[in-house]
Amino acid sequence: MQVAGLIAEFLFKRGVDRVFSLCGGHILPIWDHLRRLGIRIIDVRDERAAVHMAHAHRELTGSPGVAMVTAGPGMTNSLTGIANAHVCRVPLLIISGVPPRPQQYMPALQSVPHVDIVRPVTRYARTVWRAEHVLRELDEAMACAEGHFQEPGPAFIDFPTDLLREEVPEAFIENVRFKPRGPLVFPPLQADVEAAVNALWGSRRPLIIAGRGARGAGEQIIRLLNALDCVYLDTAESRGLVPEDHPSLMPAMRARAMNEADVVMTVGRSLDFQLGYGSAAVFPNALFIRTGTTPLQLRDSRRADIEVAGSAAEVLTALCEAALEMNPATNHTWVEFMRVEDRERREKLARSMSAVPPGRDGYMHPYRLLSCLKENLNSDAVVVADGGDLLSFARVAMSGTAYLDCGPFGCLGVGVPYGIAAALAFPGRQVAVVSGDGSFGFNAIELDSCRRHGAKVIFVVANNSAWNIERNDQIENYGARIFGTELEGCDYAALARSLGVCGERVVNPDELPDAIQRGLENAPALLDVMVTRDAFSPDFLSGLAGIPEKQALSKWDKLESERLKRTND
Ligand SMILES: Cc1ncc(C[n+]2csc(CCOP(=O)(O)OP(=O)(O)O)c2C)c(N)n1
Ligand SMILES: [Mg+2]
Repeated sequence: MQVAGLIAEFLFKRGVDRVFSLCGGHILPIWDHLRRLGIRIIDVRDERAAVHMAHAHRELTGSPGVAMVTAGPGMTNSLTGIANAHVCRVPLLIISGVPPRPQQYMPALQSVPHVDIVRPVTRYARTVWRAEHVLRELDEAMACAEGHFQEPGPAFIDFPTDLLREEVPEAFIENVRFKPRGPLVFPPLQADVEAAVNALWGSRRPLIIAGRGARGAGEQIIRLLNALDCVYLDTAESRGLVPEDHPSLMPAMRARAMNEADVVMTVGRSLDFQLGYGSAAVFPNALFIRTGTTPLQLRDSRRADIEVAGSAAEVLTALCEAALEMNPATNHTWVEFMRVEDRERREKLARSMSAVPPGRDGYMHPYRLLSCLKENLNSDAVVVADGGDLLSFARVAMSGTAYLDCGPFGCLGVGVPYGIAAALAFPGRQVAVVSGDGSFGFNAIELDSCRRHGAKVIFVVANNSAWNIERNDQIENYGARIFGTELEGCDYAALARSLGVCGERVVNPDELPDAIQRGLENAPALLDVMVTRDAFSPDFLSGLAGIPEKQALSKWDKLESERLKRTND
């Protein structure tokens, strides 16, 4: 067997059924063996899109996300996708090729230092130089990507092309490497569990916040929420662990819950900008319990008062078991008040969205578009959102659906590739991509990949002819000096048609429901929907676009600045 064949064999035995890729001489030996084993190649038009697709595939299906990119510019094109998966902590395997060994350190074609370039945004980055190392390195790369003993994330591995063509002696094929090891389980220490139980069951206003590290422990979280009758918040990385209608889930009470909670427990969650870095200005009344398996989940931003190291399911079960005989001190009146207020806010928002008036330019409000789209989708539809203002509107309007978006890397351009991967993963489900016009442009050419691979996606471009969240920033904070933020005169429907995808422009909101139905029936299809620029999104209003000094949102920034001033005085 050749090394290239062994790599394909490894992927096959690890359950990889598709590889997202763009061809190139340095990787064609592997490509050919993938075909031989029946592993599907989803060939795309830019390597960045290949990595985004592998990312969405992994996030939506839980099965391996693998992208393969050629040497040099193929690898550098993939860098944004790799960095995005690094920030989102998504396990991916990125395979590449390097010039043949006899040309090492010579000015070879497509030669750049891959491993040096990707090292800071990967969990593993190595070149394999010898046939006897191939399986061992692939095994280690996968373990690093999956986050065994560290955060999950992308692993990057590359091979000199001459090595790919080399025969592997039988003795080098260590069969045990084909088998994955199961996820690691860390039972917590009893003393830590007792300390956490005493704090949680003694709390009047308990708040639980879950993150990526809590995935797979939905049942155990729900058991804890029911036992405590507390408030629960999630963010995109843990969405869906607790169902929308669970009495503890109160997304509309986020800021208030953070402000009033007296005990906060994070489960597998980094205290990132979305949680005000856990600052005492944002959580002024809280004792902090942090649980998780990595330094990021246990130690970043704010030191916990009580730390319970362990995997989510084990920790949560241990907490509930230890508290079996205890009654929580929860102030049920507070929780009930929060619950009622949350439901009222959410219902009011849902009612108001479909009736928001058009802007001064006469075009519909993005909420009008999004609420109409939501009404026309099945409950199991996958929704992908991409954009500036549009992303912020979508996060609010599209709650309750299987959902992916630009995430904490703020990575514009993910919408088209994420949507294609979703539709290829779930051919029986509706997949809708809602994108700002600016964001759509990055990977618009992938409409070609979409059609070639028969991915049934409806792309909805919210066209305000601008990078509008930035344009709004210029209006508010830069004396209305608008320049370099407008995108006039693009016909995205015509662009879609030129690539063999149905495309139509919608201006009148009354025509939207029929256009959406047509788009769903004829998918892949694109609707170029004119929306008003005259709309400020929640993210814009909360100051996210303005990039405050210390905290991500201007309200939190002000609180943090005041707190630091008091501390210094
Ligand atoms: C790759 C990348 N480039 C630039 C930015 C900065 N940025 C954030 S939002 C935004 C505007 C997005 O415009 P559009 O997709 O049309 O959405 P709109 O705000 O108009 O709804 C820009 C340029 C970014 N986050 N990512
Ligand atoms: Mg726009």
